[in-house]
Amino acid sequence: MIFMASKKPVPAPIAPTERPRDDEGGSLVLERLTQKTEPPQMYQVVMLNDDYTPMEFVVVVIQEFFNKDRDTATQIMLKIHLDGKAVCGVYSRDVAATKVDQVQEAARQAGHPLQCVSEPVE
Ligand code: TYC
Repeated sequence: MIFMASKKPVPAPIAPTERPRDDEGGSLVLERLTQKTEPPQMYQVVMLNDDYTPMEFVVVVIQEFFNKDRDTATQIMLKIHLDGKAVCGVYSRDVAATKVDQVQEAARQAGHPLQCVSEPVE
């Protein structure tokens, strides 16, 4: 026996965007919520100038902890020296905090007053 389709195909439902609501007939209409996820807040690690830390030490620190090549690290160091500060990298909050700790520990061990801070990116 051959069965023939007796109805036209129904188009697929469009994804709902509103909250579930009471349809006033005593039953609850459940609808899927469209989820919106914000991107995570990012943090920039800003290195600060001082009058005592040797330029070469700063270049090596930027190369080592911020994964920059020597030319880029030198440019960043000179920007700090001339402008008072510069961004060395942008990371998640935990990674940025770790970078600050690593730089400050390296500076402390070497006896230099080099400082850097982490701040949220606008
Ligand atoms: N101003 C320092 C000097 O003249 C060099 C320096 C650069 C120090 C960058 C800190 O984050 C810094 N020796």
